[in-house]
Amino acid sequence: MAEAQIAGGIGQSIPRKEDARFIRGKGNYVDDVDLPGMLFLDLVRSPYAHAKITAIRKDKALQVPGVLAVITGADLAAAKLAWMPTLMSDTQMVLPTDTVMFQGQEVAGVVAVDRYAASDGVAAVEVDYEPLPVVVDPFKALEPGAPILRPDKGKKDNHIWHWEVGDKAATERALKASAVVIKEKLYIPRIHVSSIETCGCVAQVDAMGKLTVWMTTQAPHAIRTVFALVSGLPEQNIRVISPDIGGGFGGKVPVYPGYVIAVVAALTTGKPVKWIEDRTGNLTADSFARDYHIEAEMGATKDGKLTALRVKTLADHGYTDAAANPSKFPAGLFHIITGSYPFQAAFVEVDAAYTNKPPGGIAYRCSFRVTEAAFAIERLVENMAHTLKMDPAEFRMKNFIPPEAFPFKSVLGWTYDSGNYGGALKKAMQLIGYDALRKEQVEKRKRGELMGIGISSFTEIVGAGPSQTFDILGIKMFDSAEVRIHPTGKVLARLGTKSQGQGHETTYAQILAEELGLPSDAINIEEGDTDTAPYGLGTYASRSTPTSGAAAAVAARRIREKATKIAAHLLEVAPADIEWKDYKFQVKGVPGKSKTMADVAFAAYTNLPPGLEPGLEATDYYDPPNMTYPFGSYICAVDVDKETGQVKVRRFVAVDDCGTIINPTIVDGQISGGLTMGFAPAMLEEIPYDADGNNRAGNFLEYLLPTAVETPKWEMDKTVTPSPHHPFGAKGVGESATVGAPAAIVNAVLDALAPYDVTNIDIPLSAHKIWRAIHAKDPH
Ligand code: MCN
Ligand code: CUN
Repeated sequence: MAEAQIAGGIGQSIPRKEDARFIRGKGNYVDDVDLPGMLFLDLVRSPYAHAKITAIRKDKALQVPGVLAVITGADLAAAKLAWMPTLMSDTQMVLPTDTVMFQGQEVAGVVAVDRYAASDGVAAVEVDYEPLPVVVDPFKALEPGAPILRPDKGKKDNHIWHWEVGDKAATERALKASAVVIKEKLYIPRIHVSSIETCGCVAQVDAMGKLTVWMTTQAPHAIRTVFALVSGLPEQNIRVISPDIGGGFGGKVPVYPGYVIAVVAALTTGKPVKWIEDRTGNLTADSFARDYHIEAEMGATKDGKLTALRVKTLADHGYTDAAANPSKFPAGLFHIITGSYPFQAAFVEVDAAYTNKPPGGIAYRCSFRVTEAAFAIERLVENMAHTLKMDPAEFRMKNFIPPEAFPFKSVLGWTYDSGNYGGALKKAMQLIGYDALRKEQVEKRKRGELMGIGISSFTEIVGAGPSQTFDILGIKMFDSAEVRIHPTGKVLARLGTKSQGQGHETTYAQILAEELGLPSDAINIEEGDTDTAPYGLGTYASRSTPTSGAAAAVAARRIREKATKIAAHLLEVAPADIEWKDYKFQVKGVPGKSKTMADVAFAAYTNLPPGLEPGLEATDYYDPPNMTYPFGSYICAVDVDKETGQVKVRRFVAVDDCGTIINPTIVDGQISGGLTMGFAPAMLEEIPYDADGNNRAGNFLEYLLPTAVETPKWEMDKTVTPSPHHPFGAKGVGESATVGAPAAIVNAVLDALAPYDVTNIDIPLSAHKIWRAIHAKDPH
């Protein structure tokens, strides 16, 4: 594997001897928090998707042994806490005061001495509902005469917002002038992340009135600020601790009602209160991902040059716009949809609608709608190649933004930092043996066998800020690192992000080891405690490496500056005579005369040059100058069984480029997990609703996660194109594979079905849908 030089850094590849080191979390999860006198909160949930609540009777529940309180929307309304803001400045119920908006919605909270009593209490709460007409289809939601779902917002329809970008007229002209125009409708259904650990929290108020909340959150600081703003509690009296987290994947960015009710219960009972969500609550009531109805048109010249792209999308946002997007971008970074290609013109519009479903627009391992964009562009590019009867690999090679064009400004306004798309695709083609596979396919087709090859050459966009453009609820997106070297050369580093399994304890220590010349096992990494960590926006959108990873390097370099002065003092030369070489402070030209960082650290507390302040530490709040644009080329080969419609992924090759790699093993772990989370929605996962708004996948019998049995074997490789603006050239990688994989798989299946002229089958590609597509044309 290639290892890049650190751009502008110290001229060493990052994976030094440290690659073997892995730090496990302490096994310290929210459910492990056990406090004296702790109570348990469980939630009553609505069986109806839309209904008036005419009565909630608490008395029977309060007679259940161990039950202490039943909290309803009316109780919260008295404290002005029945509603809370969403991340997109919409409003969401904590508990309803009169109407429920989706099946599974929280209706009341039951607080009891343990979780069994709480559960019995939930069963004993009596709620009277009067069902209301249900709206599940966002297209119908926008029709005149549809029931108005959010009259509380003073709205006369169910339309939330319209957002557009690009030059409409120029795109119209360019499409008209194009020799070939294709059009496709793609539906990307609702899905939900399935972290091993569901959401949960423990809320405690101490004798001094300080609120501590241990919670499964990907963004502890932002949550603390929102808690302070919503509750009116002083921010210094709120401590959010995000301990070990068993997977986040975007689902643990929002604030859910359970957290808030637990805090209210702790404030009112004076006892610590724990809430742990069950799996059905997680699958039916947490915010969901995707649910994009995309209509895309793409133009090309006769000889196969892409010209223009026009995209119209309807987004189902459920009953409240709870999307985790920067506030300037209600459809996230969907306008990365021009992908790896230099279109002359593009126009993208998105409309969002309310329906009787849980809050939508939360991510599933995707930075702000990038998966939807990558899927659409790579599906259409493939269809265009087929339409033009060109080989899809050759077609992409002909159209890629060339390496010398970077930094490249896309027609929709993004400035891609670096890329070599042809390099990645070429490597993937070699790895999979592309030409041989195509030959085999020709042979198989002659015999009537269905074999397909699909490509996805995606471009990602990760690492928000720049804080000028990116904010969450007005809080600017930057991130931080605070690095402190103790006298004996040991390090405590605290960062504003929060690992949920990405291995930050390992990789941040490697960055600091590299920059400070200290062994990584001398470096402790801490995240997730708002009382100790510097302010940061948290971990999602693959932003940790581009932001806090950069901050760690910058802080370490700042330490090196001060350390140079101390080393000069120890070596009795001028600071200008010192150079940082081979992880040491050396007198220039005299390799024998040097001091290590550990020598300097001791002197920083014991033997300082006059005039220098004691200590050796630095903090950096890093506001990135640009996003990073990781990319990759994936090639998938499938065999489809004509008789059953079953798909077998025979090979899947993933060549990724995330710039400088900190830890190859962690990156491969991220990519193989990400690929599985790309395979899942392509083939299996979907949360459908019936006409009455019943959630048809509220448990793992119906919501089909791929197990080791279904998951293909991933073949991974890398190219390395460093980011020119990141301190050591790294780009984020955590979501790349989930973004890139689905189109490769679907393209492969449709390529297998080419004899039947099928241009699209909506995901997930069940055997039944494929069988139907085959047999529509071939009735036996
Ligand atoms: N890394 C590296 N070299 C690079 C880039 C990254 O070695 N050039 C390492 C990083 O140092 C880090 C890991 O790879 O240890 C992921 O880094 P990065 O791409 O910066 O992403 P984040 O740390 O910000 O993680 C977020 C990303 C997201 S948004 C989702 S969703 C997701 C994902 O990470 N959720 C995960 N991967 C996950 N992995 C686990 N186990 N659990 C989740 O919840
Ligand atoms: Cu987009 S899912 Mo991740 O950003 O936590």
